[in-house]
Amino acid sequence: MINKLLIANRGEIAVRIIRACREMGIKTVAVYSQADADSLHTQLADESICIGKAAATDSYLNMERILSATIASGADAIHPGFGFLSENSKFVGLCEKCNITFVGPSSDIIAKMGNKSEARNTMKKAGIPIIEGTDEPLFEAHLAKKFADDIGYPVMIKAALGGGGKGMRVVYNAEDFIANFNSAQQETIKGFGDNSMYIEKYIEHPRHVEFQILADNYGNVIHLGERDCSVQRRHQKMIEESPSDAIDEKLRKKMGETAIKAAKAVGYTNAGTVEFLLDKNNNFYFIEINTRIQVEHGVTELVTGLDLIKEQIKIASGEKLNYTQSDIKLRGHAMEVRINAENPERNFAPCPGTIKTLHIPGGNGVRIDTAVYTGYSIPPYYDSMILKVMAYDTDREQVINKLKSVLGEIIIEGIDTNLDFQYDILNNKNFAGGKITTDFIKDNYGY
Ligand code: MV4
Repeated sequence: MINKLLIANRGEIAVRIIRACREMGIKTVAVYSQADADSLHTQLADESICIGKAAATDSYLNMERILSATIASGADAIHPGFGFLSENSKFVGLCEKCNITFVGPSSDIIAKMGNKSEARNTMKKAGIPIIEGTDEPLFEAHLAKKFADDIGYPVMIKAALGGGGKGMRVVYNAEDFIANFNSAQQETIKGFGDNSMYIEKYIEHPRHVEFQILADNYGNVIHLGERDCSVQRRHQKMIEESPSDAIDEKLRKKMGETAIKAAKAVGYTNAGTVEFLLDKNNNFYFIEINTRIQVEHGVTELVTGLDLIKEQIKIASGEKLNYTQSDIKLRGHAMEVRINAENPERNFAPCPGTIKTLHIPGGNGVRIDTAVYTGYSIPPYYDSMILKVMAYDTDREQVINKLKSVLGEIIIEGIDTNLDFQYDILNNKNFAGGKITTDFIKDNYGY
């Protein structure tokens, strides 16, 4: 078992991991930037090490500093959380060389899944449904256009190393292709230092449905059902829920088995998320595997009763999964609302500052994950998410009612947040009616 674990992250996810370790009897080491000396994760860990200046490149993205802190503190493992170095295969390779247990898959698997074009190919060979598109990466606009003309418009141009919508373009007709390819490729070079692109047929008004999987080091893979993350604004998820009301037991079984097959095809280990697009006829297509614990993992914890961070740590320690697929029962309905320090009236500009007053509700079936407190100053250097408000109840309607009650009770003074906007979505008739696709925010609010 892991004796001492270093958390290479900050904010609520660092706190979440520290708490899991405390419950498991594992000692914790926090790393923090100069901007995070007063942050909760710095205070809650058994030991804390300052690793540099505020900018993430000088601290939470600095591999050498984090590895030095690990070795200096005698930690035998690193949990990366999400973002930062969590899906950096080079960093994970260095951990492997230094004999540090990385809580996640191997560097090889992370590299393989990080290249979405390669992942697509691997999955196609394994018989996993993918969207019609190109098998090989494309580098040249003119050659790419031949493929697009062949497949037929609309098409989506994507970056092989892409993510978060960067380097992505929808093209509706042949005339617009070249210009869009070139601008997507420029963005890709700037964002990822790489120029490999690929093309897929564009799926209109899809739902984003992802399956949580757990895989141990002995070939056992199970799925923990799905999360519907369709409600997003510009590739930033806003509300996530489990189960998806677009999926019945039969489809869940089919998609879940496909997710397991995808994981087995690459020898996946630890926790992972298999992302699918679901079209209006309930056809589903693999888009990628996320190799990290995700922001929205809590909704899966609420409907399964499992602790995903503990499961990750146990798997990384070499433990076998001590349950099988038939032991997994999805109970009730869970939903998460992300509260960000941002101003919806100013194009969602981040709104760092000091929290003057804070009231965080509780109650039956309510879970709030946060690292902010009264008097805390939110630094401007990192992600603006400050609160994950989760609720659990018997069905979707009850959960929405509960979340409206909880959001209505929250008080955050001193900074702007998207709290009112999120409340409005929970009140939206289309949202309540389950009419949610990845275009929900655009179609209903114009953002
Ligand atoms: C697509 C798509 C439609 N057609 N691919 C966006 C990020 C990346 N993970 C994949 N994405 C999409 N790929 C084809 N062929 C629509 C999206 C998409 C999307 C996907 C999931 C969640 C939110 C999204 C918002 C806009 C577009």
